[in-house]
Amino acid sequence: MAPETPGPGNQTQETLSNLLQEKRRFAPPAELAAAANVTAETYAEAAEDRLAFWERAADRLTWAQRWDTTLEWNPPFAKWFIGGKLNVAYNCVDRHVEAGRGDVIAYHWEGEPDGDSRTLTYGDLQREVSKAANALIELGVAKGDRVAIYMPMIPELPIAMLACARIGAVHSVVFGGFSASALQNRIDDADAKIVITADGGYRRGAPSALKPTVDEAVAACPQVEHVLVVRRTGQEVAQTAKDVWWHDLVERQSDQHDPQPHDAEDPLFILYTSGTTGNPKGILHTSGGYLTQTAWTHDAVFDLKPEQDIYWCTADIGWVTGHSYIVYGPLANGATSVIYEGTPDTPHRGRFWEIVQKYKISILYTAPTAIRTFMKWGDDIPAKFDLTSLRVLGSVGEPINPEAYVWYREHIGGDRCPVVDTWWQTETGAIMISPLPGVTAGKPGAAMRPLPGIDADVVDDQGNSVPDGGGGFLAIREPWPAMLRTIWGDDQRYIDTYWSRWEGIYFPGDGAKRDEDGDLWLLGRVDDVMLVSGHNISTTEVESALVSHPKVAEAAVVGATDPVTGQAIVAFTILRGNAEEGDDIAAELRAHVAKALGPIAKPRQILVVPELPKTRSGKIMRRLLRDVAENRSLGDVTTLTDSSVMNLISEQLPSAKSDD
Ligand code: 6R9
Repeated sequence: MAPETPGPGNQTQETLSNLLQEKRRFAPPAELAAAANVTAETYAEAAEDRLAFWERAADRLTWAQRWDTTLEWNPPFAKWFIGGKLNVAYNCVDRHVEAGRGDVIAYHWEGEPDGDSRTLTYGDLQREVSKAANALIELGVAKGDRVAIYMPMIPELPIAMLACARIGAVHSVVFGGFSASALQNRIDDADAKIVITADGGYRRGAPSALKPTVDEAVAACPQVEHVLVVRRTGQEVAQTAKDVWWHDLVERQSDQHDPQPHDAEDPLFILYTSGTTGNPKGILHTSGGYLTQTAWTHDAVFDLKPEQDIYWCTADIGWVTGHSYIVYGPLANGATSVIYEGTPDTPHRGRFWEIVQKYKISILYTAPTAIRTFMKWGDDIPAKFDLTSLRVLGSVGEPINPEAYVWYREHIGGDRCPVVDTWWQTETGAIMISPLPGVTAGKPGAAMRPLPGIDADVVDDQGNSVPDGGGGFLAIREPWPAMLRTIWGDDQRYIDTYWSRWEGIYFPGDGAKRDEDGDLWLLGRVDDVMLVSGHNISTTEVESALVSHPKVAEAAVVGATDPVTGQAIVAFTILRGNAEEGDDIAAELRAHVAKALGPIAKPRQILVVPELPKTRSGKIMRRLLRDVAENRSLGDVTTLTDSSVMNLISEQLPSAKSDD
């Protein structure tokens, strides 16, 4: 629709403008479609009987005792598979060994230093997880106790998580880049009695210490009884009375441990998410429903063939993507995965592609921030590697700009691999909205449809569905198995944050639109929406228009107070490696956006910057850019190379080791 016309359906006030038009379509490859794990019928089957669909998904797991009630829904509190008993670690490990797949590789681990690698079969994993479970028991950890885990990307991290799951302890993994005070807050909030960590890990070519941060945090946490320390880098570490070396304690344990069944609704883990403001929220996930949905979605969305595929999710296990799609989903499915310890530019900018080539990765799951970085570094880098093993590509974490999607498809996927743009959150536990690679004709930038069994909608501020072609808020109308059960220790905050906007409907906090074909596009956090001359404009659409210019690799836009239009659009852009910064780049980009989206979306200012401020999981922090855009009187065209604006931004950024 034209930007100046009111929203469709005779609404006087549109909730969110729908500006971007995208005509490209990519049909599923015929061969993949013919053998796909999930076909189009599944949508209809799930729509007919949603609970029966999820029961079939749960039957993929091995239950010690089958459930008697599929769902108990006392809004907003859900319980799934009540009466069912299972052991999550048994499902992820032992049952594959029992099925004769003990020699199948669960993880190829690739350290950052060259040549540093390890493989763990399902049999190895069973022995290692059993030893770690026995070690935790020796340390006095019992079912229901909380265990904080603060580790680099080494095999002992999933082993520690699975050891907790095995004995019914609740893990709380804290990303290894967080500060001592952030770690301390999270240890305190969950009242963890054990911390598992390492001396350090390798980052950007050097050992990076973790233990001193743990020591500082634990000094202020008297409830912590022991700190279990893996030796990874061999760097000097100060010893405290609470420390126990992993290689002393775990190595001498029996490699036999009999996994006991736990209730489907027993807690599995807490994962803290900071959101936009305030104290981090301890998102609580439980066992049966979580494992059901992570396993089903991992099989369906990536079309996983455990006997053939080599799967690599590049996220850190410290984020939910790593929990669900490096640890629980892939292991429940008996997949062979790669875990990489380090960064994409160490020792060189082709590292990811070298790993794809080395392990013959067939399924790659990464984030738009990484894809845009690779675009910036240049097409010639991936072109040097053999990427022909790839067959499915995934994206998660932020909206993927259509141009980044097309670049990913062409330069990484050789124009043959479908791209699945997967929308979900820490709170949803598992993928909710995504194409299916053997079914969906994908549109670049669109997450397309809710997965079978998921009832997601785009609504206005009254909670009414918007018609096709309309924009508004993403909403989820029915409970789903992997949903968060509450915020740890704070039911009221759970209700207020997610369930108070509309009666009985989950509010994820994201803007979205449904296009004329009924397909969904995610438009970023509603807190970031800009109000320009009475139009609500999403940052995502303007950013995507900028990234569609051949000179732009990455863009972040914010609304800055403007005397005429209320808010005006200010854009921060990173140019592609091969782009020359002509004098008129700002004018060129402004004209380009106006042409793509209409004059209403034309940025007032364009700044060229070398970097953008990001959260530790790689999401753009627009809030900081808004501060910059509002507090400084910047000229209309400010082209920065080694930038004072970004220095200014970094001064305002929380220091590298502060809370997220
Ligand atoms: C899995 C994860 C959740 C927020 C979410 C949304 C954004 C994630 C997205 C996406 C558009 C996608 N997000 N995937 N936006 N398209 N495919 O990232 O969890 O760290 O909790 O972040 O990330 O804004 O609400 P989490």
